[in-house]
Amino acid sequence: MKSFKIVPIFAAAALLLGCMSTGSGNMNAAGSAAGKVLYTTSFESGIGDWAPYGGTPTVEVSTDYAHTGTHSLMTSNREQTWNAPALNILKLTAAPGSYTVSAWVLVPKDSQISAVKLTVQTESGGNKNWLQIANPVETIPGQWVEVTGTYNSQSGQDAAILYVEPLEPQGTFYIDDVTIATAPDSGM
Ligand SMILES: [Ca+2]
Repeated sequence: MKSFKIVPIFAAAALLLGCMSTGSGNMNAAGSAAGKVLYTTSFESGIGDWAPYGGTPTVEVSTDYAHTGTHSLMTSNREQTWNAPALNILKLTAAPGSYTVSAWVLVPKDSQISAVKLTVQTESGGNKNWLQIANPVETIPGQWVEVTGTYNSQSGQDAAILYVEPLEPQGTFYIDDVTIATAPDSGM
């Protein structure tokens, strides 16, 4: 009889492990992102809600390069560092707390771009703020590099726009596999 009693315990353990692995199932795909994944895109089915930020850079899906799949998001015709691909994350990050953001970035071999960071432009009571949420990561021409950061969302924001910002004002670049998740220790 003893052996039969073990079965439900194993079943419960397997179920628990199943739940745990489901909860963190996107961890590997998202690189260092952890916690509950709220948003992820590989641009395989289009541009989604991404749009140009600051001025009029061209932001469009491309098959020139891909980190995964066959598509990425290309930004060209830049004249300022903040001419960038942007995503409105106001609703995603409405609950105050810490969010982990990860994006993969590639610059072509002839690129002027030496490094890339992540910025979130917020607005509250008519005051805009530009928060650097990731330290600049050096690019490697022709290779994908991961840029990760943490956005600490405050309550009462009227805007929260995430963008991937090169240090140089000119140069075409590509992004792929962008993930936004609750930070591991955020308790969300
Ligand atoms: Ca892709």
